[in-house]
Amino acid sequence: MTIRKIITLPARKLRAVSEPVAAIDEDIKTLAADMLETMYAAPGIGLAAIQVGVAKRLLVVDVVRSEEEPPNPMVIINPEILWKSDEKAVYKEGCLSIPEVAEEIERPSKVRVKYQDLDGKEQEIEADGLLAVCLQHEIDHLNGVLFIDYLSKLKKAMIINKFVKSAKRAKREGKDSGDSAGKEPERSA
Ligand code: GNR
Ligand code: NI
Repeated sequence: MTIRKIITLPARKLRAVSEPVAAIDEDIKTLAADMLETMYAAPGIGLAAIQVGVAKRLLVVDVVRSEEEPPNPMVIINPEILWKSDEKAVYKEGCLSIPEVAEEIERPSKVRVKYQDLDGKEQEIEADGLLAVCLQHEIDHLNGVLFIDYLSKLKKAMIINKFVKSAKRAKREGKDSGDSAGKEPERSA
């Protein structure tokens, strides 16, 4: 297994709409294993394939974050939200692709999600609490949506600007700033 590089703002790739996984072959199994290792190493509670640069509808989650409990890695392929509760909940979200930013986001408090597991078997899960937040956050990634999209225009612009500036600074200083180097801010994120 390999820890893969997580891409961060303002990488335009984060806005890609990911393609369905057509067949669960060795490449997909390796990708899933690498994503779990990358997520645990970060550490994070979820990771979408696009965050490691792969535009496929695959994500991993493990919201068990206590030392006492055993890990509960889940690999979720081609997820579809079947139902969202009318009831909403607010959670302070972060994203490994938007480091050092955390903002309160309101979403449906419960969701029902259909997906395929690593054996290609159809599964359904009803989630609440942190798992519901995480699944919605990750499924958004598959559609090129980031949690900052739910903030006010001004707040979102300030966050994007911070990352555009730091990428430009990194470029000036001759550092690797990912696939967004030299791109204009309006074309980023
Ligand atoms: O590790 C993560 N923590 C988190 C906290 C609150 C709401 C969502 C998340 S997901 C995030 C990892 C990530 O960026 N997944 O896409
Ligand atoms: Ni994220």
